[in-house]
Amino acid sequence: GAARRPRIVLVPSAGMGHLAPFSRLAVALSTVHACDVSLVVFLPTVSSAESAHLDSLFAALPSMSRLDLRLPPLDAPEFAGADPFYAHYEASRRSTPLLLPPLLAGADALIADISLASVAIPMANELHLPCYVLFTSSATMFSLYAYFPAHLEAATGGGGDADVPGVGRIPRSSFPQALRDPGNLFTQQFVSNGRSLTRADGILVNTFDALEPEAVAALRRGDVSSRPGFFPPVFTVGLLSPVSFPAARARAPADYTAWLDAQPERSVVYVSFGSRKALAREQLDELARGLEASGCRFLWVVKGAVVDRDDGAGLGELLGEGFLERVQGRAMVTKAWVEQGEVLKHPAVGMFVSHCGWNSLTEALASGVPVLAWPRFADQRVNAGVVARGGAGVWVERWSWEGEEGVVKGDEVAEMVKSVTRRLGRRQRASGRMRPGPSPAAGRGTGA
Ligand code: BUP
Repeated sequence: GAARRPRIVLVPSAGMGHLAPFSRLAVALSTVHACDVSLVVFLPTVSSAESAHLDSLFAALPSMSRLDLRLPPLDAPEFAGADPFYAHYEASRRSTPLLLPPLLAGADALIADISLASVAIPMANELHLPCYVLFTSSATMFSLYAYFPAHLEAATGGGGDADVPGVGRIPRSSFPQALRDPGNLFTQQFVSNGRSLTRADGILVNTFDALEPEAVAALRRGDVSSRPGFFPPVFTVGLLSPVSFPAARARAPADYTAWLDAQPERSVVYVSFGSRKALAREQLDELARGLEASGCRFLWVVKGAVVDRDDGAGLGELLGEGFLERVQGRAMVTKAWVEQGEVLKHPAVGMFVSHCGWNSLTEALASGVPVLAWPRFADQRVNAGVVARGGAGVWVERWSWEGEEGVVKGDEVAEMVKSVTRRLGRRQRASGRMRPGPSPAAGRGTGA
């Protein structure tokens, strides 16, 4: 009979930035590599975007099995006021060694999210189950992750910039902010996950070698290892292709698609800062002012609250009196979830003002849309450095952390949007002379 399909169990953690690459990998493994895939779902999810995505994914991939794992409520005092995503990671980490093994019967390999590494790897080692880690951000960020325990040991007086062997200096100002506080829950997870990596069977990173050549080479040589002379094999599996869900598209507000269809080629600036954290009120006002003053067409996905579930405020209220009327016709502003992978592929989109979540950047790269990088927290500054060095975007480094260096003024936003658009226009004319035919697909390189 036919050979048995390898059974792979995928264990993502909270947030669309983690779930999206896991679903992309799930689709690739089951449709291209003939694996029998199971996906673990830690319930409840933090955001409604995740639950909607999961429903669409399982509907689109009926052969994939769903392994639900209900987390105990996060009501311990230590979770009070914690970032809901970090709290969810911690709850998943605590439940994994107890609740996951019974679901693993018959599995041939486990692929766990980085945020679960230090619990999933020893658990799998004990079960003699090969364990891989999927890192959902850049290889450069992964090098910092793997090297960080050694950095802390080497650093005196609270630690400064990290000199990551083989990769170079990553300034402390680019670290996820939480890492400045060694007592922070996120820092503790980060360090113990980093230390555990040498016991994994392999690391998968959603990047490609030419995008981050130094970091990938350093990882492959094991330069960053906390156990000298040994580091598991590193596989660059990117760029993972976005999964598109026709059913979800049918449910989504169609107006932005229709609006994009009506705009000239490459004329629209797409603006999104992700779904995890809203902009501060003042910054939101300045951004609105800047987009208006730029005179550009734009599609802006606005998030009003920390997590989408408790998002109450209306758009008009959020953006101030008369804004929507003033930009009517040349702009589309929405609080709804958009199918970003498809937005970026749309021929009308010419630039992306992005918070530099890694998935967002990979989607921009895959569509050849240049990025105006505006990183805010977590891994975003490190990722912004990757796109800027790779020539796929512009990063205004002084547009720094909110609250620390103040708000970026609307005039500055307008100037930068216009200048990147002008530069882009030159590049387009140049490539227009060099490339045959006006096909939008041919006109859009990978940007790398
Ligand atoms: Br918002 C939004 N539609 O409206 P990152 C996001 N996304 O498809 P990070 C949509 O969510 P977060 C929307 O395309 C990407 O695949 C986007 O992952 C998609 O960001 C994913 O870019 C977000 O890695 O989290 O920082 O992990 O964007 O949720 O804040």
